[in-house]
Amino acid sequence: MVINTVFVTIIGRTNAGKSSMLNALIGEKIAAVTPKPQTTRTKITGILTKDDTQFVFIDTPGFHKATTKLGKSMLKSINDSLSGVDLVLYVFDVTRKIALEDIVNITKPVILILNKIDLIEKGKLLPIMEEFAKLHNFKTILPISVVCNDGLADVLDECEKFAKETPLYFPREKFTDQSENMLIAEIIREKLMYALDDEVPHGVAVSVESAKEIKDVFHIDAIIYCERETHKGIIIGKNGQMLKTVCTKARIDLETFFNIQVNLKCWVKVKENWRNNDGILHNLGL
Ligand SMILES: Nc1nc2c(ncn2[C@@H]2O[C@H](COP(=O)(O)OP(=O)(O)OP(=O)(O)O)[C@@H](O)[C@H]2O)c(=O)[nH]1
Ligand SMILES: [Mg+2]
Repeated sequence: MVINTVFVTIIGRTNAGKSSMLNALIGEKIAAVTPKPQTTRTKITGILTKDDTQFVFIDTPGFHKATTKLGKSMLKSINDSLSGVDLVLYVFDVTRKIALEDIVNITKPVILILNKIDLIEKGKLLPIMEEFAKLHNFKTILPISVVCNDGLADVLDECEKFAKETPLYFPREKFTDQSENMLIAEIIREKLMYALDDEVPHGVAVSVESAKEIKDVFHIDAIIYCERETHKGIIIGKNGQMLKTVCTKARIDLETFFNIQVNLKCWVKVKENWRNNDGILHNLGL
């Protein structure tokens, strides 16, 4: 079967709204979204098939200064995501100071996505667009607001222009390359990152040990890794309250996502310095 396909990578500073945009474009929550920096840790592919066009979007970790092996592997995955794609969406948070050093070397066509326009006065947009236009030869500049669902159709329209006739790469109903366990872990990690403060969220990782459906209930066992005993105490909380809240929030999302009753059990384990441990990073798919 022949179809038009476009491979699109989504890059930009941390917290610009890349994962929010991916989820909104494909209409499924596959990537964690939080107000904290460095939420996304690896490449996540989201697929949307609309009529005769298949959009393959690759969400990436945000640009940041890497200090751990995890950080370095995050930066590498941005570079890896650039090979073999037809188009790059560079997502920029319009409330931030204009800077573009991250993309000067990209030879692929780049569309600039100015996100979070709900947060600025209308009059401020045009000068920002003019300033960016001087910095790079963008194919086009699209102002959007993911939270207000404003401009997302334009993003799809512009991406479609770069689609080429190909065989069907993914079944029409497929919307991600993530395994079921990875999707579950991402939902739990999102709730943890929301709940935790300071440096703790960046030191947590989630591994789903088992997930099986028995008599219309989805039983999930997960391990939450953290880097210190003190962090373990924070994650569990007084009388286990913190962990309970996180698990309840994750369970509600999981039940919506999988449309089945969920029984979620989480254990917290300390693995010192796991962000610099190749073996653990490998096991976590990072
Ligand atoms: N006001 C507003 N907030 C937004 C918009 N889009 C995303 N956000 C918020 O911005 C924050 C970061 O969003 P993410 O989607 O996690 O950003 P990201 O670029 O994937 O971040 P990293 O994975 O850390 O690189 C979240 O709190 C979002 O809710 C928008 O259009 N308007
Ligand atoms: Mg992200």
